[in-house]
Amino acid sequence: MADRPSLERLVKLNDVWLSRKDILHGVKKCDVSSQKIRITTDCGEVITASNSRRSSSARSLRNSKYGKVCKHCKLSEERVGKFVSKNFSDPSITYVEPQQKKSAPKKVEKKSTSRPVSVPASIPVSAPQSVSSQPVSPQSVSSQSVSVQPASSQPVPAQSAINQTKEPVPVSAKEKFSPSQRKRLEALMTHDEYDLENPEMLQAFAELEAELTARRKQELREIYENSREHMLAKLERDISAFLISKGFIEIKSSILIPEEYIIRMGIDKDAELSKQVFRTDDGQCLRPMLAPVLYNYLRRLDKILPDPIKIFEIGPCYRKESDGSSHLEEFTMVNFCQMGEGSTRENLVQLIDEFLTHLGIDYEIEGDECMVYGATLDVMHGDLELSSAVVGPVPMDIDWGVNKPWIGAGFGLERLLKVRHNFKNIKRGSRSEFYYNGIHTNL
Ligand code: ATP
Ligand code: 9VF
Ligand code: MG
Repeated sequence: MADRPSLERLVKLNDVWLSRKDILHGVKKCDVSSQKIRITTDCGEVITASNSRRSSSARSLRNSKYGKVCKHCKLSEERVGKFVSKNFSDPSITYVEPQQKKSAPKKVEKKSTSRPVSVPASIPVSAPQSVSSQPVSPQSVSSQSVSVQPASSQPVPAQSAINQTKEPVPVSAKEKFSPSQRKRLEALMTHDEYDLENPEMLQAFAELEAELTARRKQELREIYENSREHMLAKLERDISAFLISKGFIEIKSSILIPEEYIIRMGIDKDAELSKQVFRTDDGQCLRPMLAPVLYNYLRRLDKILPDPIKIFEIGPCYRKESDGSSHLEEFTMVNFCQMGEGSTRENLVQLIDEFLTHLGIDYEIEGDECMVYGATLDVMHGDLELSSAVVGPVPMDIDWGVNKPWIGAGFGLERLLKVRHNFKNIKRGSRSEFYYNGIHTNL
C-alpha cells in the first residue's frame, strides 16, 4: 500500500482524468487540498473528487480502463496511448511520495474511515458534519490552491433527479416527500410558503426545490446589492445605540472567564447551569452569562463615576443546551443594569417597555424564581422567555463587593430575532454557516 501513488500524483503522471461515466478527459489544471482534488479538464469541465489513494477515481486511473474519449478535449492519440500503456515499473518514474505529502493525507484518510467521505444523500441542514467544514491544515495542502468545496457543487441536483424518477405519482402530500426531501424543503422555506402536509400539494419535489432555491438566491443577491448587513450584527448595533442613548456605557469584556466566577454567582457544582458550562483545562470557562464581569465593573466604576452607574454588554455566551428550537449552545446576550439612584421595579419595567417598543416586539411580564437571583421578572412572548430581569439588591452582592440597589435584565438576541422574523427554529438567526439572515446557504 505504501507505494501506491496519491491521486494527485496519478493525475500528474497520466495527464488525463476519468469521469464517473468513464469518459477520458485531458487535464488542464489540478488543484489539491488535503481532502479534495479539483480537476479542470481540457474541455472546461470542473470536477471535484475525494483526494484519496483508495477513491474510485484513483482506482480507475491505476487500471487505465476507459469508456470513451471526450470529443471536446481533443486528446492526441499519443496522450491516450501513454495512459493505456503506462508502465508503473518505468524507472524514470518514482512512486515514492515526498515525505511531508505522504504523512499528511494518511492522517486524513484515517479520519475518513469514521465518517462518510462523500456528502451524504440527505442534505445536511444544520448538522456540521459535512466534509467541507473540516479544517484544512496548511502543511497538508500540497499545491497552489486550497480547494474549498463550493456549496453548490454538493450533489443536491443529482439527488433531486433520482428522486424525481423514482417517485410515483403522489396520492397525498404525506406520501409524496421522503424525510430527506421534506427536510430540504423545510430548510429552504424562510416562512410557511407551502404547507407540505396538504394533500393538494401537487408540485413535484424537484420543481418545488428549484422554485424555493431560486427565491432564496434572489433574496441573498438583494441583500448583497442593498443592505449587506447581518441581522444579528445589526440587532446588536441597534440595541447598542438605543442603550447608549439612554445613558448606559457599553462594555466589551472577555468571553473566557475564571471558572471561579460561576461558583461566586451562587451556581454550585451540582446545579443544572453548572453542568452546562464549557470549561477549559486551565481553570477558565466560556462565559454562560455576562453578570459576573458586570458586577466587577459596577464595583469599580462606582468609585469613579457619578451615581447612578448605568452599564451594558452585548456578546456571545455559551451553555451546553442545544436541544429544542429556542436554545443554542452559542448565543448572544445583552445585559443592561443600573446601580444606585432610581433602581426601582417601576423604572426597570419602564426600561424594558421602551426597549421592546423600540424593537417592535410584543411581550408580557411574569413573575418567576431562579437559583441565581431568587425572584425574577420574566419577559415573555407567548411561551418564549425573552429575558429574566431582577430588582436587587440580592444576598450574593456581598460576594462581589457591591452594596447599592440595582436593576438589570438579560435578553437573548437570537430569541428576539426568532420572534421578530417568526422563525420556527432559533438557529436561523444565530451565528451559523448554514443560515444567512434566516436563509439557507446551501443553494
Ligand atoms: P431558559 O429557561 O429559556 O433556558 P434561562 O432562564 O436559563 O432561559 P437566563 O439565564 O435567564 O436564561 O438568560 C437570559 C436570557 O438569555 C434568556 O431569557 C434568553 O433570552 C437567553 N438565553 C438563555 N439561554 C439561552 C440559550 N441556550 N440559547 C439562546 N438564548 C438563551
Ligand atoms: C438580571 C440574566 C448582578 C446587577 C451585575 C447584572 C442582571 C439578568 C440576569 C442573566 C443572568 N441580572 N442571564 O445582573 O442584570 O445573569 O442570569 Si448585575
Ligand atoms: Mg431566565
